Amino acid sequence: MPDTPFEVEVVRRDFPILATQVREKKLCYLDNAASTQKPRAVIDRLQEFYSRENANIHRGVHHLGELATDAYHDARKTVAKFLNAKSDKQVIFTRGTTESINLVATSWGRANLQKGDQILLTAMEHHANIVPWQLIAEQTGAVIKVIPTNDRAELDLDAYDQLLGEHTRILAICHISNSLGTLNPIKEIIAKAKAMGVTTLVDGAQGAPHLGADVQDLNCDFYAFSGHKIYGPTGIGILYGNQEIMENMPPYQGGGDMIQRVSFEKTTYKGLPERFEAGTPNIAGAAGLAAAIKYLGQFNQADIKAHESALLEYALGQLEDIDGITLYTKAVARTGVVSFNLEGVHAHDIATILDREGVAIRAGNHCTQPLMKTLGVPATARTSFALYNTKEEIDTLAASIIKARQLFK
Ligand code: 7TS
Repeated sequence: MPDTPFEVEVVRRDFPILATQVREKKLCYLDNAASTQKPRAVIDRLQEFYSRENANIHRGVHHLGELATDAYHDARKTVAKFLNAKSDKQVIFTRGTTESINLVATSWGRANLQKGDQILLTAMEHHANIVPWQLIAEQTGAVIKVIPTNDRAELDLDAYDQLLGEHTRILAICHISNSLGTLNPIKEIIAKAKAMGVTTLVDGAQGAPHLGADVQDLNCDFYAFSGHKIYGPTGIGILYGNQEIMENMPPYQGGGDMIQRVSFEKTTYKGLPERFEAGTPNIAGAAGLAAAIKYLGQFNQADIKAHESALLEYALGQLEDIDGITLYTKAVARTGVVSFNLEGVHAHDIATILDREGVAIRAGNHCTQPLMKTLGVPATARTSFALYNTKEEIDTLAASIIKARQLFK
C-alpha cells in the first residue's frame, strides 16, 4: 500500500543527478517527456543485478541462471500488477514504446489487415505511432485515416464519429500528446471503437508516467510504454495485449526462447509471452523497470498527479505574461508539458540559451512533424515535468526565457 507521504524536497534526494551542476549552475531538468531521471532505487537495482544475479535466463541450470530468471519473471509480475492486467502472460518486454507499436503493426497487421481496411490515427501522434502503420499499410493495401484536432489542439470528437466506420480495423492513439500535453479522453474514445468491433492500441509513453494505466478500466486491446520515461532504465519497454488477440498473432521476430521445436522442415512456437520475446532480453532493464514501478508505488498516485498538475498550471501562469511568447498548450484537459515559441527567437536558440542557465528543455518538432504542420510552425520549445520538479525551477525557467528574449531584442 502507498504509505510514503509525497514531499517534493524529499523525493528530490532520491535522484542523485538532481544535485549535480551544469555549467556551474544548479541543474533544472525540464526534459522529462524525452526521458526521466532515475531514483537511487533503480540505480541500485541495476548494480545489484550485475553484482550478484547476472546470467542468461531460462537456459542455465546453475544458481545465477535461476536468480536472473526469477528477477525477470518477478519484473513481469510487477508490471502486470501496475497495469492491472489479468495475467502476466499479457505483458511482453520490448525495447520501448517504438518497438511495442512496431510489434503490433507488423504482427497483428500482417494477420488482420487487407486492402481497403482503415487504420485510424490522430493528428497528434508521435512518429512511433505513425510510421509503423505506414509500413504495414504499404504491405497490405490498408489506408490510414487521421482524426484532426481543433484550435486548442484537442481531438475533434465529431470528426472521430464520422471517421469510425465499417472499414476501420484498428485505432491507435496516444493518451497524452508528448508535444503539447493534451490529455485525450481515451476511455470514451476506446469504448466507441470497441462498440464497432475495432481493435484499439494506446500509446502510453507519456500516459503511464503521469497517470498510470489500468488496462481493464481503459478496456484497450494493446497498451505500450517505455521504461526510461517512467524513471526506469533505457532499452526496456512494455507491450500489454489482449490475450486472445495475441494468441492469434504470428511471431514478430524469430530466434531463441520463442520456439518450442525447430527443424528445417517446420518450427513450432511457444505461447505467450515468450512467443514475442526472441533472443536474450534486457534482463537487468526489466529488473530496473520493476524497481522504478515499486518506487512510484510507494506514493499515493493522486498526490503525484496533483503535484504535476499544479506545476503545469503554475508554469502556464508564469509564462503567459512573457513578452512575445506564444503558448501551444491550450487543451482544457492537459498534463506534463508546456510548449511555446518566442517571437524573433528560434526554438533551438531558446534551448541553447536556457542550457547556459542550467535549464534543460527540448526544442524541435518532438517527432510530431504532422502536428507541427497543423500548428503552422517548424518547431517549438518544450518544457516537460516530472514528480521531482518544483515551482522554484519554473521561476528559473521563466527568468531564463525573459533573458533569451532580451538577448534577441
Ligand atoms: N510515443 C510517444 C507519445 C512518445 O512521447 C515517445 C517518445 C514515443 C512514442 C517513443 O518512445 P521510445 O521510448 O520508444 O523512443 N517521445 C520523445 C519525446 O517527446 N522527446 O524525445 C522522445
